[in-house]
Amino acid sequence: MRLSQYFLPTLKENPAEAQIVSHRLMLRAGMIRQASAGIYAWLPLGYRVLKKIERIVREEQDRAGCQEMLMPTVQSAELWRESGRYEDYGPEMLRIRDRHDRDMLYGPTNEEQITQIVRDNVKSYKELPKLLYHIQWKFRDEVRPRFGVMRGREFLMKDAYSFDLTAEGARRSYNRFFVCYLRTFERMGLKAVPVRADTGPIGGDLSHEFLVLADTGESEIACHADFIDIDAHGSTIDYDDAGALQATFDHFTSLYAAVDEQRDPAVEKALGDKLAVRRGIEVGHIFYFGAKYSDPMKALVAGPEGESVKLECGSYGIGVSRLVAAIIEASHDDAGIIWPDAVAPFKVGLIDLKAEDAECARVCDDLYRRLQKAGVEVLYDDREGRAGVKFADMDLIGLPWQLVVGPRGVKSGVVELKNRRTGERQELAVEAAIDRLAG
Ligand code: P5A
Repeated sequence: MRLSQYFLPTLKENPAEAQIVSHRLMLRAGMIRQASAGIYAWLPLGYRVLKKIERIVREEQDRAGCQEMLMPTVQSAELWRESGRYEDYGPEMLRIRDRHDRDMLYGPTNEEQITQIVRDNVKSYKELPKLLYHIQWKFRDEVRPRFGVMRGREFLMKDAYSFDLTAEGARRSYNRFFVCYLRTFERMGLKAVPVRADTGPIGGDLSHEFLVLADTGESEIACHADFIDIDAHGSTIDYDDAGALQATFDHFTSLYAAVDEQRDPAVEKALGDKLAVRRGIEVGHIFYFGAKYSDPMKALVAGPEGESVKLECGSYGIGVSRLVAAIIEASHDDAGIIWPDAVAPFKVGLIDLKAEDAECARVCDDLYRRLQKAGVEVLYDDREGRAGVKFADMDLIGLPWQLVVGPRGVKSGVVELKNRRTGERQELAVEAAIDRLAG
């Protein structure tokens, strides 16, 4: 993509309304614009990151044996009256009336809707388990939407739902998602710590939230230092091996991790220098709630003896749009964002230091073409203008690599490759630079 043609409205100044670094940087880097309180438009650069995150989430859900589908954003109030949550959910639910005076709502979550679909279409225990997910916009009329997409009113969630015949089967499904989440967040370059959690309006009696560690996180978390060092969470896990899933779950939940009133001074004292106190951002939340919805909604299947059995269920959420902000909170410096490779909107920013110089432009055009041919995602700053502005913009938007081409280097056939994270710079021949980036 040529920057001269790209829609990338960067801002030099910090917008006054942004209180946290990710919100500031997302506005400054031209990733989002507010449409109304807690509701955002995603501009091209932000949308690319959102899509990359979505893709990782999707690949890991698929790998774990979960099937993608798509449910609507607008739901009928009738469904929620069946489960009893229509009244319980309170003012966070955006209630709508259609032209026939029917009560509708903009979905804050989809337990009712998926339970109805499964109830109407799955009749026998032989069809179980069923693991289903979608990636869809949600609306929650938060009292205080703030921090940009971190706590929006409209936000993108991956929500998965599991349906099993027995409580034991449901626990296996829960473990499956637990392990899948460890992998998912790790692929995004994040440290995510699972912590026992309250079930709130979703309900049930077993729940974990996944907190990404970032200095600017909303809540304080105390955890075993091993969480900070662990790598490759279950990267070779076999999702059909129930024992292995349970062992991974047991291992991660045996390590101390606590927020708020869960914190135990005696345990923390005993941990000594193995205690890490950090801040965290909730990016995922999983729930096991048995028959909470299947019971009132009469989601039954025929069991092995022909008897009627209530489905055993759980739900599993990831805040896809929140993750964009969480990653920035965990990975930035004074100059701007530092994208982990896996979610970077482009891999490399190609900077033409002197676009008005025909020779510089020729070398850059050639590099641009060849990098694209090699499958490298390039954002090419072909604008005329001051070098300082170009460097500042490139640092701000945080692509992992910068390839700098200036008149001096062009004469001697070299370009400069800068690593955004380490700041390391290296002069390379054009060919070598292409090889390095394409590798
Ligand atoms: C689980 C899937 C649920 O809604 N039902 C379906 C369950 N869980 S949850 O914890 O309430 O939400 C799941 C994740 O969504 C993100 N999230 C938000 N992101 C941005 N703005 C918000 N206002 C917001 N509310 C929730 C979080 O990452 C949460 O873990």
